[in-house]
Amino acid sequence: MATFPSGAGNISQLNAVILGDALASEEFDLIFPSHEFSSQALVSSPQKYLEMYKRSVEDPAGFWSDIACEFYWKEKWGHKVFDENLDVRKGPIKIQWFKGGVTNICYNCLDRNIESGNGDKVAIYWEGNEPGVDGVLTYNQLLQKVCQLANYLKDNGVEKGNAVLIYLPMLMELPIAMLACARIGAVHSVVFAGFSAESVAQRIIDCRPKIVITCNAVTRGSKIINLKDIVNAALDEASHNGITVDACLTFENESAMTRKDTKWQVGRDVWWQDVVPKYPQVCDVVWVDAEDPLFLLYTSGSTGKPKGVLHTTGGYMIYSATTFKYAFDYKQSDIYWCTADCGWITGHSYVTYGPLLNGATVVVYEGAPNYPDPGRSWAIVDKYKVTLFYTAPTLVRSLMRDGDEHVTRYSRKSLRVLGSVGEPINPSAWRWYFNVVGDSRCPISDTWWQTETGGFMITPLPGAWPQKPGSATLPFFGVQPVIVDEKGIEIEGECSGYLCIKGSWPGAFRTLYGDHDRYETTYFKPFPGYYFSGDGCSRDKDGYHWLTGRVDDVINVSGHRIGTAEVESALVSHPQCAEAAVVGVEHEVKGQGIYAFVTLIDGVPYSEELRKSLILAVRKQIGAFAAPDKIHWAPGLPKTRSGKIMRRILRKIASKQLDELGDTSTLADPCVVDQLIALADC
Ligand code: 6R9
Repeated sequence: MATFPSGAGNISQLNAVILGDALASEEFDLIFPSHEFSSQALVSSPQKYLEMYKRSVEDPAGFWSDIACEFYWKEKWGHKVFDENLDVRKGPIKIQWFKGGVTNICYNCLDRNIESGNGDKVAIYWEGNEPGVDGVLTYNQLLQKVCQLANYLKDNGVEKGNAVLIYLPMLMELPIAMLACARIGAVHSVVFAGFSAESVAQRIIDCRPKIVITCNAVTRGSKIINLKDIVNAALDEASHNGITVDACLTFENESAMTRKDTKWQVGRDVWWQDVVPKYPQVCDVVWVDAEDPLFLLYTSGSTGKPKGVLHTTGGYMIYSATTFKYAFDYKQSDIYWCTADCGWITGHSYVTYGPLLNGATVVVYEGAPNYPDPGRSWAIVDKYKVTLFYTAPTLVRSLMRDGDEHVTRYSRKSLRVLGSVGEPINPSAWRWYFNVVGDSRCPISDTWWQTETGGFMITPLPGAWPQKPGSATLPFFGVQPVIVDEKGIEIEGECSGYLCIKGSWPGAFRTLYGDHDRYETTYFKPFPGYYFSGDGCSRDKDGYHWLTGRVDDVINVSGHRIGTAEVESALVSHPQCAEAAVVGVEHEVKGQGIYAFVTLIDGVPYSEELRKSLILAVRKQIGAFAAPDKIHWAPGLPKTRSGKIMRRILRKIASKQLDELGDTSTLADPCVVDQLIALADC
């Protein structure tokens, strides 16, 4: 007999559902972990989870400080483990964990693991884009490389609190650069190396880094991408706005491009290989307060300007480490591979920090998971004997389309736990992942979380309870999810609504860089008293959570968050575009596709060329991953009399649900709807 939390976080409901009397919802398949898996799992039963969960929400200070004591603190935190105000009605929003504690996350990732005897353990297996090109670093070697770079940064004037912008592909140098910044208390801001020059410039202007770290080029699949040209253009743009950097440290990625082909600005640009290896392989740690900033990561919101999500050191350290350990049921012998890029939060928490804090061996892969063929992921799994594999539903769906034979010709016997992140995983993709990739043997951790949350919030603990394909299941320790209605009233039991979180957790972001007002307005004002996630969610009779996607103007394309406003502003920057409205539309592989309605300036005819140049404008301003899938010519947009675009109608037109257009009588000009329908296939 075991009990499940049905109103998660609501202790009074914890005993509501009794397992053994069977989980209430028979309409879903229940997938139980095998006895062999559960018996060796860190959390081996619902009872054990419940016990830990209860303590985590009833005594968060005790629960998290016990865990924090397993890490190295130069000085222990003050008398309060945490201090929070999540209610705008009571004053400014404030979240602090372990304030007064002095530590360093790089020290905890590397030195601490080395001191406990793991210096010769492999920290990173690096696999290049081309099969056969690879590299390896032990914990000792990784520390040496991190120290050399940290010394270079220090020597070039980077001090505690300064920002360093990193624009690198998945080379080993990317986690090295993150750790080097952390070692000296510098604040890294990694920008995904698929963003355009204009996006990089925008971020440089916002966070004013002292140094930019990049490389000359990268090979992605069979294409070479000149990253240095992008950075050069971004630095030019930033300097027109009065922001200059002291140096642009450039790693020479010889396999992609030679030095002589790289455009260079003497005085500003420096080759990594020329300077970094000359520095000593030891570097003193700069000790920081738990609440000192660790990194900034820009993410999309409802307006055009990306938000600089700020995470601090101590709470994030404890949270990324603990979530990694439990959601993947981590064992010291595991080999872990997360396919995410460090340019996104998943790469921060679950390529670099979470795994290394646990002393894990991590596979870092430079290339595309289906290059040179759709079997590449499983070739890598077999090559490194990967036990924990973490990816996004979009990859699962695309590999599923390519056919089982690309999977089954590889052994995959090493696999133990599979993970999913970035968007809801549809039950059919879940089943394929479970049955074909995992041979019906490996539990799936479908982890729901966000850039803002720092780590997993709702996730299976793979040995503890049965899974339901498509559900992220139950809250992680210390997380109190609540579902509220439009008025912000908490709904109990089985329900659907807006997903909010009650109370803080150590990994929560502390502010939006330079804009605490926007932080409060976006996340804490919509439903006072709670953190609002921006996601819709339903909860079933068993207390399992089913995420239903964003309820704001954010689209999720292949697990990448893209603001509709950002795409619109890129489109209207095109000289022939008068107005644009962007909506998300269901996409078989990408989850959501980008669908753009475009009104041209008077007299400009529609043409294929113009369509292409509009798409190019988005690629240029944001990056290729944000390119619209469809441009729908729009003589006019459906607007209310007060001029507000009715996106609800546009969404229906985009998804061809024409019988569900609803009331169009409030439109200023109802005729535009017919015009749009007539132009749907043009
Ligand atoms: C980690 C990450 C966050 C948004 C989030 C939600 C969606 C992420 C999900 C999921 C359903 C999951 N999302 N994981 N939806 N099930 N397991 O992706 O961060 O880039 O900030 O995106 O992604 O909509 O609000 P981020």
